Amino acid sequence: MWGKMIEEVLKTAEDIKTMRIRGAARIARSAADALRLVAERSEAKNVEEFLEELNKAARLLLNTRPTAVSMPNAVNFIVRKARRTAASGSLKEVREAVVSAAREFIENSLKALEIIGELGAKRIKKGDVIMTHCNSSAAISIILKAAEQGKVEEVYATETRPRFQGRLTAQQLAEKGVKVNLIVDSAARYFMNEVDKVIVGADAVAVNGAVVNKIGTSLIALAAHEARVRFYVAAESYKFSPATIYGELIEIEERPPQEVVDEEFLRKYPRIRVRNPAFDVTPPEYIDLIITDKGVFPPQALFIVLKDEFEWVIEDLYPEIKVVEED
Ligand code: RI2
Repeated sequence: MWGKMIEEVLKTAEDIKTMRIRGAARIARSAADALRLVAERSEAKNVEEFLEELNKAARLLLNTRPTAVSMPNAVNFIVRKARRTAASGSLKEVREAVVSAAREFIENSLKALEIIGELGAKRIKKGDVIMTHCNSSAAISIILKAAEQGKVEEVYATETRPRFQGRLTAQQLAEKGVKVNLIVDSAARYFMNEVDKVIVGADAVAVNGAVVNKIGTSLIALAAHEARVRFYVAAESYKFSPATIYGELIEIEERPPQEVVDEEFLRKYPRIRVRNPAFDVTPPEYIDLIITDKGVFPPQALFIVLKDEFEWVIEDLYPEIKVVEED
């Protein structure tokens, strides 16, 4: 049975790797859903066997894309619930715990998007021109909510080389009647003077409030800073990277050169090394606000608010560090 199940998990993993499934939030929800399937279809004979299957599936998923921390946070949330239940529960109870934890994560993730939309829209003024980069469901949630309230004048969407996710953003906004301009990434500074607010998403947020997001984000943040344009990040609380509390760096994924140039070019110019980092880091100094499902904060304050939420992850990552429970 593991053979059949592993096929499903492998398929999800492959879809994430090749970016058929993409966007930090969607990646996390798909991983959660894959673990739910494992729990529903498992034919493990006992708790140990099941936990082994679950770990195997978790590892497969975690080895797909290294940067978006949403996925390890989702996987940890579910695996931890399973382990906790396994301490005294039956096989049936452990499997049920996985199914309900996965459902809870997915539901909360979708709810978070709505909350971010509501909170973010409050920061948009009537007549605002907004710039966005890549294709972030959280950033789009804010733009659409503000547009619904009649506040968005128009949007500049960067095309987002090399995968052109900005075209998706432009389509999604245009479908909802938002006036949208699709621009090449390098035109961001050219148009910045016409923009009131930049809103982007996040793949990970570090403890100091630095934001890891699609390559090019930090350049746009610099241009916004120079032009004194507000720069907002829309990020669900599960985009926070607990490992950064202990000084871990967030790994920046580098993707194949074939996403940038074709095979013929690579063959013709073997001496040219094509670099293709998928993300960059925007320092907190260039970010005005991070809009989350737990509220809206300046980047430096985010950790203080999310600390309690992540105590369980910290304990798991660093078991030697005991989180003291207050009574
Ligand atoms: P949501 C995407 O990464 C982009 O960097 C986007 O800004 C970020 O995930 C967050 O997207 P990729 O998967 O979670 O396109 O807000 O490499 O949808």
